[in-house]
Amino acid sequence: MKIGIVCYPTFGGSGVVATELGKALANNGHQVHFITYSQPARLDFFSENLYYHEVSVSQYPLFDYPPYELVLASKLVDVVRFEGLDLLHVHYAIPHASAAFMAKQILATYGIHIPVVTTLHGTDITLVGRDVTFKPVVTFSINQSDGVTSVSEDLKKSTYEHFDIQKDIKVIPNFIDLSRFSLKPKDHFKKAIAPNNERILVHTSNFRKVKRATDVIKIFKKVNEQIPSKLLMVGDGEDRVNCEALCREYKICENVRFLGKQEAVEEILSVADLFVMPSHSESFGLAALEAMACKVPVISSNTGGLPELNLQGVTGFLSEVGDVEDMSKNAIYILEDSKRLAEFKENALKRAKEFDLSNILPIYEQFYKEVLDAA
Ligand code: GMT
Repeated sequence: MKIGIVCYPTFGGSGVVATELGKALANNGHQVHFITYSQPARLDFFSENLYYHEVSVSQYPLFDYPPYELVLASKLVDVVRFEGLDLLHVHYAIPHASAAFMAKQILATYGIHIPVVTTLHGTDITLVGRDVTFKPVVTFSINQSDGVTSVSEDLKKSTYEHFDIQKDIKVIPNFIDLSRFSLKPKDHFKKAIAPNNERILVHTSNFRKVKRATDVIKIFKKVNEQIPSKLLMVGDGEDRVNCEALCREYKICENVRFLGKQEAVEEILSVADLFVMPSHSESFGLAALEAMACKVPVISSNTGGLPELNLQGVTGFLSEVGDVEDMSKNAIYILEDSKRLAEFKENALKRAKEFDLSNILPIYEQFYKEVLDAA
C-alpha cells in the first residue's frame, strides 16, 4: 500500500505513535509518506520506503494566524495526486481530520477517491476537541472519515459521550517497539545518579498542567522521607518551573535532577525503579508503556485509558487523581522490599509485551484493508 501519514512531528505521544507506525509499515514493505510541518522527531533513519513532504506555510503580514490547515490540505492534494497514494492516515483530529476532508473533496474533482483514516489520541477529544470553538468541526470531520480508531476503550467511550458520532470507532491500542525499548546496560549511569544505591523514580512528560507534574515532586518528597531515593524529571514545559520551585521549598533539590528533553528515554528508564504518572487525564499513557517495556512498574492515576494498561497491584498501582497520599503509600510499598520490587518489574515487562508492535501492526494493516475495500 501507499500510505500518507499526517501527524504532529514533535515528541508528543500522537507524533511518536504515528512515526513509529509509519516506520514499521515501511519495514513491512509499504510505501509511507509523512506529510508534516517538520521532520518527525523519531524519523531518524533512511529507508527506501519512507518519504517526507514538508508543509511550509509562507508568512504574509496580513496573516496574524497563518492558515496551516489550508496549506496542509493543498499539500495532501499534491502528494496524493502525484505519488498515487491509496490511503491517508491522520493522527490527532485537530486540524488534520478536517484538512484531510478538504483534500478528499478537492481530489474528487480530479476523479481521485482517497479514503481517510483518523486516529483519535486523547486531548483532541478530551481537552481541545470538546472546546465549543472546535466541536462542530471535530464532530463533522470524524463523521466524514472513512475509518476512525481510538487508542483506548475509554477514549472511544468519551468520544461517543461528548460528540454526536455516527461512525464506528475501532480501538487499536498504542504499541511499543521492544527492540528499542528494553533494559539497557546502564550501570555506570545508575552509579552516578544513585551512588549509595538509592531507589530511582522517573517522570517523563511535556510538563503541561494535565500531567500534574508537581504531584510527582510531592510524592517523591514523601517516598524519600522513608526510602533514600533520587528523582529524574525528563521533558520540559510550563509546569517545570513550579516543580523546581517546589523542590526548593521542600529542600530536596540535591535528590532531584531535571534532565530536560531527551531522545534516548529508554536509557534513562533502564536505571529506574518506579515510573510516576499522576496525570489528570491520559487517553492511553504511552510514556507509562515505554517505562514498563524497560521493566519499570508504574504509579499512576486511575484516569482515562490508564486502567487498560497499568494493572492494579500487578504492574503498579492506580489512585484517584490528586491523591498524593495514596500514590506515595503505594510507591513505598513497591520500593521498600527488593523481592516485591523485582516481581513488579517482571510483571511490568510481561504486560508491555502484550503491546508489542508485532501484535498491533497487523491490526492496523487489516483495518486499512477493510477501509479500502469499503471505499
Ligand atoms: O499527552 C500529551 O500531552 C500528548 C498527547 C499527544 O497527542 O501527543 O498524548 C495523547 O496521545 C498519546 C498517544 O496516543 C497518549 O498516550 C496520551 O495518553 C495522550 N495524552 C492525553 O490524553 C493527555
